[in-house]
Amino acid sequence: MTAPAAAPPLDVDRVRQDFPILSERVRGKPLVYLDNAATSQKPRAVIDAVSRFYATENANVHRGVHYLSERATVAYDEVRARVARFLNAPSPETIVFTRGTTEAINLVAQSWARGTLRPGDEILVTGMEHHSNLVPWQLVAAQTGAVVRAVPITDAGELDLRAFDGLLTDRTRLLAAVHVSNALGTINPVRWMVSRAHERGIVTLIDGAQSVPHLPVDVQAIGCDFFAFSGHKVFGPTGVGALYGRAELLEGMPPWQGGGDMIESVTLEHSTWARPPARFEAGTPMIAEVIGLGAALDYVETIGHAPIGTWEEELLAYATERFRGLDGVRLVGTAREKASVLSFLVEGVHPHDVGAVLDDDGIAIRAGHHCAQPVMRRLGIPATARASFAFYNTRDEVDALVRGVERVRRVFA
Ligand code: 7TS
Repeated sequence: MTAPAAAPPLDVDRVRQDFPILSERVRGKPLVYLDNAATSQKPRAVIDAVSRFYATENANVHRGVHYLSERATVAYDEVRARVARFLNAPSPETIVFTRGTTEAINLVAQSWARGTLRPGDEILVTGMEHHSNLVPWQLVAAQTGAVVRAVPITDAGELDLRAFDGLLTDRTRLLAAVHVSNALGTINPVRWMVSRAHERGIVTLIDGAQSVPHLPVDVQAIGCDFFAFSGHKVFGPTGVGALYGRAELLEGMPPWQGGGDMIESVTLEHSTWARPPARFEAGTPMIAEVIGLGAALDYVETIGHAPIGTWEEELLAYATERFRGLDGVRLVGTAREKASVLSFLVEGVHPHDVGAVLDDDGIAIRAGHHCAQPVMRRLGIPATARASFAFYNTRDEVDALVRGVERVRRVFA
């Protein structure tokens, strides 16, 4: 076998030109944007697609017989096929548009789990979930009498896979696991986990909010039943995301919201439902945002997953090495497989103060529990400072971050 050809290197300076906001100055300094796990910046292609839609195509979808409505409907449905290709889903009908990852997971909780789970059934999550992949399961557990259990994590921030095996029991009905942790950056072995769960007939959901922006995702290779992600973290607009669901499961699920566009027929007494995905898209959808999402996925694929992955790995390795050399700084989350997240603590300084000093330098990071309080509790810390990278970040920006952290040490000495 011949080795795969090396990916052409990413021209970071050139791709930065595609993102207008990256040339902004904040507090008189060049913006150093390292909060990509919270939301990523938007390339001109996405901004233009949204504004072009409003300027030339705007109409409601799946309703009008007029020219614009037909055009908007075609554009909207094309993005469904676009998302399916991006995730290697088997068909556009397996893609439901949602407001984002959170709504996608709540959809599965309320439509699939609520009618399926019985008292004593178990939902298995991990100890590193974002609250979005934990609280919806707690809500549905309270509604059904099911129980939420969690795979423990190690001090390095990896899943304890031996414990995982032991937690898959005859009572487990659902595995809901995060692909890449937003607080630690850990990449979980989801393909293996899904196959272990499927051996026992357990339904699986993967939270891909933090994987889709960094890794190529193939839902058929992962083998999961559901996969959720948010557009705004993958360089698209806010207010849009998608749920992939295996066709047989979606077909059997009831609607979770009622309204326009999700019905087959309605009388005053009774309604019947449209087939998926329309069944799960009640009301006027986020049309312009969907169009923007399509432009974002096109953009990512034009840059290419391979050069993105190579550059981001290099950047994370560089940042990790520089941080290891800093006195009084501790990295939180040192898994062997990581993507684009550097969580850290500065001795004697609250992460919020770290964030505030860096902000004075024009450096945007996030400080807090990152909506992953169980991770913080497990590691015995209240919060972390977190730098999270995208492919448009540079070594110079890492150097600026390091200088900023050195200044934090001096300010609080
Ligand atoms: N799952 C993970 C792993 C996430 O990181 C996030 C958001 C969500 C779900 C929820 O996504 P939403 O688009 O529906 O809100 N994570 C973060 C973060 O790390 N900082 O701000 C939001």
